[in-house]
Amino acid sequence: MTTPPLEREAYDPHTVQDRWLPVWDRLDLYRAGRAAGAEKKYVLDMFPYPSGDLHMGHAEAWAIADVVARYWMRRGFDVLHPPGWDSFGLPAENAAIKRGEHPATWTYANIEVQAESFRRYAIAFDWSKRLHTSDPEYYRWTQWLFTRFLERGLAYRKSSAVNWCPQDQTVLANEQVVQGACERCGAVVTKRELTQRFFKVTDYADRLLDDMEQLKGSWPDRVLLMQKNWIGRSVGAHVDFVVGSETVTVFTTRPDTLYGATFFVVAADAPLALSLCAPDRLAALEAYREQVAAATDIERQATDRPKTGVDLGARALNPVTGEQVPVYAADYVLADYGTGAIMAVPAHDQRDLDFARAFDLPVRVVVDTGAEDPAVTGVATAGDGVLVNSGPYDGLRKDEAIERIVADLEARGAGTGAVNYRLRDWLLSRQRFWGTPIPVVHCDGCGLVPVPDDQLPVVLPDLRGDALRPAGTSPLAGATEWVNTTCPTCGGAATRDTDTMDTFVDSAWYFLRFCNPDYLDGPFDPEAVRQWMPVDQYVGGVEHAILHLLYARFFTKALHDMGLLDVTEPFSALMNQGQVILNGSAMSKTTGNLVNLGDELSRFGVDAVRLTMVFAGPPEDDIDWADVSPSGAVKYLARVARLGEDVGSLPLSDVRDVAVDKVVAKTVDEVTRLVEVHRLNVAVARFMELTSALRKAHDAGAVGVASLRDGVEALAVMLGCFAPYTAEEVWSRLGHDVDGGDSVHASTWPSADPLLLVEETVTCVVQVAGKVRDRLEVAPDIGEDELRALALASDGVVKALDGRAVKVAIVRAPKLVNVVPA
Ligand code: ANZ
Ligand code: ZN
Repeated sequence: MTTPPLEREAYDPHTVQDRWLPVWDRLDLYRAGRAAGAEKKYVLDMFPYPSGDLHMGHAEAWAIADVVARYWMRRGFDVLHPPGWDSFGLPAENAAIKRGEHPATWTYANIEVQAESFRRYAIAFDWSKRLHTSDPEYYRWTQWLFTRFLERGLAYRKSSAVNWCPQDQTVLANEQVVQGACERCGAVVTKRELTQRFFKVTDYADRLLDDMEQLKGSWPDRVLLMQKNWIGRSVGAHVDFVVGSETVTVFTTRPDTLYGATFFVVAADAPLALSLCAPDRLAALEAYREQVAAATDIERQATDRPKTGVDLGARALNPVTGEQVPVYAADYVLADYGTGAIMAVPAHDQRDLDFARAFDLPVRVVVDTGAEDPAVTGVATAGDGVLVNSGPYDGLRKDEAIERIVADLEARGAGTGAVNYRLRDWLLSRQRFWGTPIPVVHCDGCGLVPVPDDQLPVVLPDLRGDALRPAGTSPLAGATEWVNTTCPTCGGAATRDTDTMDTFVDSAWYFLRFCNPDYLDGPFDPEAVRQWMPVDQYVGGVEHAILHLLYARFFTKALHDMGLLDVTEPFSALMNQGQVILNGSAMSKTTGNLVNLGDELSRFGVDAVRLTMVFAGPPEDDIDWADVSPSGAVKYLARVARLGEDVGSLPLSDVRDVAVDKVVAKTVDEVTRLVEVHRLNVAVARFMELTSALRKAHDAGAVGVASLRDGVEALAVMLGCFAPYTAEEVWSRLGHDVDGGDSVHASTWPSADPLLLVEETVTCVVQVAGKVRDRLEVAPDIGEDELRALALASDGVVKALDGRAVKVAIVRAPKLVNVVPA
């Protein structure tokens, strides 16, 4: 796509950028601790993966977070806003295989490119806090943390059927499987039985759920809902059925429907199906299991799929009714949820009803909801109602019935109240190279030995090119010299674990390291963490609503329990920015539907792109780059620069213009409130209005020069959070010595004089000993105390008193104050 060069105005964004960037570098403006002693604010964007140069999505996310960070700096807070990279991961490895290099080469080259882009994009980073998760100085501590989790049983090994991506040749976490396909490459995911490592996230299910209360209102509702659904707490009961000689427990959320259980189903792919099966049904079951195994998860999860299954020729004894019901194996019951077996209540569960109709099984209503008979309508009734056909429980309401039946089951030892979670433990091991090596040694004599702290980090060996090609085992297994080691315990021959960690482990704690990334005595500096945590504003895409945020919350809680952290939640507030799209659809290299950030920056300049990003709409909304006007932003910024030039060259004077003062105060007041609630697009609209008002006042003859200067100055400070280069230009045109350190980015956010915000004012006469000494413009509803204070501080009163004490000040708000000297 070729675009005509932009017509250069007297204001050239590139000249302005080149002028100020080196000055800022020298002034080192954004170091955390600059406002030591002031209240702290920690602003964080979800750190980037170094996949190439920054793209439009980055430009949006960082434009937003940077407004927040700079705003807090201007408000006098001590702000931590650190840069870093999530620099382990598959793309580096794939690139390395293609180019015959080490993954570090590609990774660190990209990091340098992105770092330089961030610098030019004028993100107010404290560069002294920079970190990369693939540095041995960082992953040393990821390994250290892993061994702490091991010690506490929060990391463990088990053999399990895991999601396997045949394309990437690696295991995937449940979270990385999207509708049966690999989240990364889209290949259909298969299952494999492998010994893998897990973090025991499930131990924290309740707290992860309950603590979301604290986040309500400051995290997006939909993120909280997604986390809640992902954790998926279901309250119900375990009920024991007897099948032949075996007791088979089911999980149900509806123990009140026990009298309506007309059949029993086990997951076809669970071992239980085989053990319950009558000998003469085995052949049929085997055939069915093959059919199930061949189906993809996508097919199995489709709800409109006809129900299939096999009668196992067995009977299950209902512990409450004493009834014997037929047992089926079917694929709509999942092997890894609950107990992998259910009591089927077709009248009140749609899946069971579909199955009952396919297999001609009885449908018995046991909760009268007032709806029509499910056997006739084909629609199960799930609602509240009164129990029927339920023996001694008839007439009870659903909730009472659940309570009574669970109590009776417990009394008879046939069941208990139970809570079930959808959440699974976090599978953290990966059979890939470019990740944090798992710091464990396998010794024939001693078993699995964690690498002691003083032998960390276990540094990755130097493998490159074809040696990294995946072959079902980790490429690390091929590094014989690296693999063969000595046992830290007995000193005998031993081998290293060849798996690496999921990169989500690296990002589950990076916000802690940022507080002092140079710390040598632990993963994070306890004092620095006490000072900066929790993150006050986290900004990132909604694609991380579940995984990363859940893992970071889990790590925070686990580290809290180890006594290493005070906080229990890492991120006090979260904002999900929208996406930058083009002509209604997502940008993608493959379809060519792409806007290149570098091109936009060369054409329009940094400030115009930043301003466009926040002016396009509320931060949460998607931005269609086809609908916005960066050239409009350039024009606006040129207007601001010209205003700065014109007002800056007026002769200095004290003359004020109340009308101008009022417009400025009103804008300051509104913008302050708008930025606080992240309505950044509306704030920009206010800047534009203010700019026009100041221009008009200037062109009308510039009476109140002092007011005009103050107005342009206030505009520069506020706009500086959005368009840092132009604001600095204006600031310097007003006479500030930026080179000498008087940068707009070291200035203070303007405050709005409340008196100027009042639409109508009343003149208050101030007397001293009965003589008029001053007149004040005050709000008609001003309070007595406030008016007294104003009067006593007024120039006329101070002069008249001439040091004498005040006996009494008689206040008749809002029109009169009479000060009586002692
Ligand atoms: C009897 C019943 C009657 C049920 C009724 C529901 C309604 P949630 O809320 O998702 O936890 N179930 C249990 N384990 C299952 C598995 N492994 N695969 C498929 N379904 C399973 O769902 C719990 C309900 O889902 C359980 O309660 C069980 O069906 C079914 F009127 O038991 B219910
Ligand atoms: Zn040993």
